[in-house]
Amino acid sequence: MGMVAPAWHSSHWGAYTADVERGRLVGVAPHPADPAPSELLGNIVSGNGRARVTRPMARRGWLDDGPGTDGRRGADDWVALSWDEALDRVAAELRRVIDEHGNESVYAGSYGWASAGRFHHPQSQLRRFYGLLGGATTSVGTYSNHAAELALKHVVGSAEDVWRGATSWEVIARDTELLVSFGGLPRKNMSVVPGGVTRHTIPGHLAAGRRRGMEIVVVSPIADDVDSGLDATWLAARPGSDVAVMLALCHVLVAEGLHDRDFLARCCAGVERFLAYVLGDADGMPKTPEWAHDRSGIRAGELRALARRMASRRTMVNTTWSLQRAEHGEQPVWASIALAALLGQIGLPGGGFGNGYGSMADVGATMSAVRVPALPSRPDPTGSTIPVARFADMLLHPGQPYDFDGERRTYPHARLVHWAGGNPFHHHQDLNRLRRALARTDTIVVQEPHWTAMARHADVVFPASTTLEREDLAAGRNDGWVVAMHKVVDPPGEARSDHAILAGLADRLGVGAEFTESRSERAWLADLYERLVRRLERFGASAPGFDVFWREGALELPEREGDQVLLADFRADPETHPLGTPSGRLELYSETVADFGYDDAPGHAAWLESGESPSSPRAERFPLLLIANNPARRLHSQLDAGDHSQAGKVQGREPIRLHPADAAGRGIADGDVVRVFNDRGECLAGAVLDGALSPGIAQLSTGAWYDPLDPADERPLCVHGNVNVLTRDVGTSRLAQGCTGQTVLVDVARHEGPLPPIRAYEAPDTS
Ligand SMILES: Nc1nc2c(c(=O)[nH]1)N[C@H]1C(S)=C(S)[C@@H](COP(=O)(O)OP(=O)(O)OC[C@H]3O[C@@H](n4cnc5c(=O)[nH]c(N)nc54)[C@H](O)[C@@H]3O)O[C@H]1N2
Ligand SMILES: Nc1nc2c(c(=O)[nH]1)N[C@H]1C(S)=C(S)[C@@H](COP(=O)(O)OP(=O)(O)OC[C@H]3O[C@@H](n4cnc5c(=O)[nH]c(N)nc54)[C@H](O)[C@@H]3O)O[C@H]1N2
Ligand SMILES: [Mo]
Repeated sequence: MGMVAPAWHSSHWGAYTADVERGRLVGVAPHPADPAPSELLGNIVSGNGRARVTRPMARRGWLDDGPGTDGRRGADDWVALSWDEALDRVAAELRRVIDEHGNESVYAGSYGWASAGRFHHPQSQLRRFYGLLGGATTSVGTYSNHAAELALKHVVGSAEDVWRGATSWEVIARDTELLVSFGGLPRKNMSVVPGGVTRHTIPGHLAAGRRRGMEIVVVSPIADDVDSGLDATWLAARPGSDVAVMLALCHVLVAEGLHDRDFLARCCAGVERFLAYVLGDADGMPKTPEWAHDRSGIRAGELRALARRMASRRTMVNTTWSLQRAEHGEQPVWASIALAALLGQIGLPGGGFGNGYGSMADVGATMSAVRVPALPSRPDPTGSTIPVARFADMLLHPGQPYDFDGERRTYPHARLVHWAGGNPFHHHQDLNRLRRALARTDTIVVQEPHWTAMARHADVVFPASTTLEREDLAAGRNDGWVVAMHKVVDPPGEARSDHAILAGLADRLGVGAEFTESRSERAWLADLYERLVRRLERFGASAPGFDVFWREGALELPEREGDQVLLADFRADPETHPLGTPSGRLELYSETVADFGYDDAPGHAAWLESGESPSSPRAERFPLLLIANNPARRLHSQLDAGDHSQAGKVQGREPIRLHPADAAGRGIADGDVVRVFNDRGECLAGAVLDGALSPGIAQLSTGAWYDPLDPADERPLCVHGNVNVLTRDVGTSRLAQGCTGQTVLVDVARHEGPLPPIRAYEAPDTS
């Protein structure tokens, strides 16, 4: 028997080869060069085929009654359509909405991770498609780190520079003596990046640093968010208390004269204003370790000792993205930079600050020397955007004003929503509010491989193929590799690629040839690859032709030479290398932000109470502070039906970690099903009792597929454990309007009575 070449493929969590037997995917093996493959590979074989949409589908009420506000969305019957009829109907509806209401009334801000494929990347395809039609309302920012993005823009001049230019893990492993991380450094997060990770190297760097003697301190509400072998010191902090801790560390540095006056004078602006606040000159409240203890629960003596250690060693201050995914999420990012500025080590190897170490694999990865080309997009002439996490707010408040980064804006009236490659029932907060918002649209069009809750709330669902069922190229940000994504299996039923779906619509709207440029999908891939080869040649590197690359499956890209140290040039000579801020310096006080006049985002890093914290009046009714973070056993909601994700469930429900004392007080035993609730919604979850959390703190990660007991209810019980039925849908502040899903006040009770079945992975009945 002849050798069959392995099928190469990739995912956001790693490149792999696929084993196929008689047309079925039977196994996957990590890339041979990967020293620490992700466990999420264990979801692929079992998850790909579940709950698939196999034909174009339309909602009965939309077909019969036409477009318009309809509360039956999510609870209506489905009718299968031919591709021609589905495409004809959606093209006609798009034409109607654009002609009657203008391009801004189509919302194509479609957020979400979709797949690692760069060509079929649905948002790029959508942008290109709408660019040819005269544009649509789109979104800016991400659910990941929008608050950090704006804080970094105003304080350092550019978020991209901080993320892409982060001091590399190699340098940290070699030079950092003390790594203080606000938020954990969980291995699961660092195995993921949009577009994929070929070699997972961060665990190795952390271990190497540790062997050399690097000390790691993690400030976090969860004890086990860092590899146990790293022997990190855990400071158990209440969620949302990071700013108080950072201000207290600043207070100690100044009170004890440990701050670097020379660095502050050379490289920072607004130092006096910030220090006046820290010392309490401005508000009569010195931000001492005792003051911080009341808010964080960390003992004052520990904070004093930590501040002294930080000043005496090469110290890196990190903030993960989790802490900014909360009300006033801009503040911890800003405060961490102020703290690092006082330490005076910004721009030195292994010192200073970073944002997002521990959140994603690309932060601290050595930059590749060339960028991998993406699908060419088209400019959007409407210029109509919203901050991404204000999606439901926009639908509920058309034509009404809102604030964003110094602008007074008006929400467009979005009548048609077009989603591809994301799942708002995974990512958005307060899902019952989202359902009310979706009911108010004229038409919802969704491209999805799976019957996700977003697909179930659509009017028309186009069945999309998954990466395994078509060809693509994968290239992670900063990954340093390009991977061929071979077609491994046939798409189920009539599923088509996102490109083919949009090409069908483009044809009907008279822009088909412009959209496809009359190329096949394979020809697009070859073209993207050839553009990469030309970039490599300009850089003095060579690469094989497309056919050889496609056969071999993966190409390593050259890395940028030299140490990567954030803001090294700026530190050496701030006159020659000023930052992009108005002063050219690190702005510990920002006139720009102060002039916005926002009470929820003042001109310097400040302690502001959140509505979802133990000090809020809500805590009397809902006394547990729940951490709703990114899940360990899958990427968001993707492949939740897969084996690795399912292995973590308790009686089929998403696990909720509870402190044993909180459980005992409520008569809850390990393995019980519990009801988690507040005044926004309720869900079932499976209790896991665990001392890794402090009393009063619970954890229920995102990503269990939304499974309403009775979808026709206004506030249905989710029987599976989707935490976003509980979270609050409010922006971080008027500055960034970012996602605030990370923490929420709830209570839990034992679930009594029969256990409803999980139906989320079953396709709905169709006629
Ligand atoms: N409470 C709370 N909420 C959160 C967070 C939190 O910490 N707490 N985290 C937030 C963060 S950081 C993020 S990034 C978001 C993530 O939110 P999303 O990115 O929306 O979540 P995913 O589950 O990755 O959704 C991707 C969808 O794309 C579909 N898909 C996969 N491949 C294809 C394809 O080829 N074509 C098409 N058309 N579709 C495809 C998948 O089936 C899936 O439904 O969630 C946010 N929400
Ligand atoms: N396996 C897996 N990896 C992922 C993802 C996934 O879905 N699955 N999602 C990816 C995406 S899109 C993103 S944006 C990143 C997200 O990266 P992050 O936002 O950094 O990660 P999270 O897991 O949401 O939160 C990490 C930890 O932060 C801590 N934390 C929570 N609240 C607070 C707080 O108020 N203060 C402090 N000090 N700590 C707090 C908790 O210990 C929590 O477990 O992860 C990426 N990696
Ligand atoms: Mo994210």
